[in-house]
Amino acid sequence: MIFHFTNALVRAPGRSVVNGLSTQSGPRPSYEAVSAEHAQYVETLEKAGLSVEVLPPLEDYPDSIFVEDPALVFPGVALLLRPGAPSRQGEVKEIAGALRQRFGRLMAIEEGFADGGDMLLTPEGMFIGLSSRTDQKGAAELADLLQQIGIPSRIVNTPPGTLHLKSDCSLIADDHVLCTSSLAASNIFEGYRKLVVPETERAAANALRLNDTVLVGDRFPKTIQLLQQQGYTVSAVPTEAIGRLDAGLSCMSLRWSTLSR
Ligand code: CIR
Repeated sequence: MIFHFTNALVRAPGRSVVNGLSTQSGPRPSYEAVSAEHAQYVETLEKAGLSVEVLPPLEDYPDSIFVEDPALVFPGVALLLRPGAPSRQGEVKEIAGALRQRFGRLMAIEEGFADGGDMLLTPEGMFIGLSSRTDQKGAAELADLLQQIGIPSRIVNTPPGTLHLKSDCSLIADDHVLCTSSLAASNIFEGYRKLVVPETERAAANALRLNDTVLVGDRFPKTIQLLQQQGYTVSAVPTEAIGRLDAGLSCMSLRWSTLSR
């Protein structure tokens, strides 16, 4: 079951998180605000039934709280990526040690660039989004490695102006995608049911389904209502501070199940 998770790995923010990459025009978040959101995120994951391990902060890497980008994890195997932002490339060796201790098999891409935020896993396989962080070379090598572990993939274009593929979409049921109008208008999700977030809540498209709960930013009341009307159990999580660093809910954890090997 694709949404079944028993474990998560997160990294506590360092004080340097205030210097994380951002394309937002507003003020940067404070360390205290990011820390408080992170703590609530961990609590929400635990409430959703996951056992959460918190890695120590890395002051040298302001964006290292977003552990989803340097690696992908599956039951029994972790796959190291190559983040497209130069300031984030050193995060890979930092997370590699933690993953080596927890996964029997470690694979790695060696060419090009790929960020975990561009990877959307569905029961049919992995969508690999090309973006300013994930290039054709990285995507092709990743597709090869995924094939070796039995996961088919499809390389798609991320809408222009979007940081990562998953900034604009999330899988909320096996055949149901929460997404922005731009992704809904592309032909990427043919065959899937689509729930389009209101234009005023585009960042709500980065939600996170964990077991029976869908985590959504608490500043997106209309999206929360849409999801509830469709019968989903929603957990509203504060994301205002991390939103100032272009981040959402999927990027702050690596998640896996020890029961589905
Ligand atoms: C970055 O620009 O890399 C960070 N400030 C935000 C990363 C968000 N990651 C994600 O959506 N997977």
